[in-house]
Amino acid sequence: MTEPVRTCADHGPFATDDGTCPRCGGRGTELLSGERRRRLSKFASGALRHFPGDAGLELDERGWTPFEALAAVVERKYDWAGPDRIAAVIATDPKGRFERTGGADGDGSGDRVRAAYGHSVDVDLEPTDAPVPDELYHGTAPENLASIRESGLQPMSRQHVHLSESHGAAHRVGSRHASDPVVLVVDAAGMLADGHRITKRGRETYTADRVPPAYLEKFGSSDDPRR
Ligand code: HQG
Repeated sequence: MTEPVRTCADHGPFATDDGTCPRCGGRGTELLSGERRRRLSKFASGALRHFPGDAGLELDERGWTPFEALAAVVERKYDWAGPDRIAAVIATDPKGRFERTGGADGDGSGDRVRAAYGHSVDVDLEPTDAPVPDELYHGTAPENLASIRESGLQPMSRQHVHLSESHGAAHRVGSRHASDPVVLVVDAAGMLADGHRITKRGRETYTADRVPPAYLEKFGSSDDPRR
């Protein structure tokens, strides 16, 4: 379930399980229902990751586009969405799917926006120096296992392979593909030691060009029925 976005008069937009502002505990007022938040986020992600041209956006080589341009495109699709709601969806995204330039006092209200990860269009996101945990996870459908065992994790239709910080997050990713997802454990430390690059993107996602099968540690463990 997607929580609604609410807004606090003193502390701005928030989306919490219990519907209270994380800073003052007030309830504020509802800005967007959970369902509208989900739709807006999905469309904005799609436009920034997969179909900027069709949506009427131009991305620079780092994936940035003017916030105003995105807002216009989203508002054209959803007449209930205005810049404030779009800004709130961006600011409260639980996975950090969107990045927005700093703004005057570094409050994330700047004039450009991009998707933090997930692109199929050709963009070149600069490296980050965020630390990479020794182990990462990837959730997938059981029917992909034979092919992954053969050729490792490949980016498929995206630019990168996407890995998760926790087993739970990977399970959620895998659930998008199958009702009985499999979670693979990735030897991130081994990859880095061997010169493969892994980069943190957003709050809980890491990307790599690919993951060769040798780094997929739990391949064939007892929870893999295809062993
Ligand atoms: C599979 C979401 C066969 C791979 C998530 C996956 C993520 C192979 C599917 C982000 C394979 C690609 C990306 C191989 C990989 N043979 N299948 N050799 N290599 N695959 O949707 O990782 O919520 O492009 O296992 O959280 O599921 O949208 O990638 O099942 O971070 O922000 O090919 O999207 O983020 O599927 O998801 P996807 P993904 P958001």
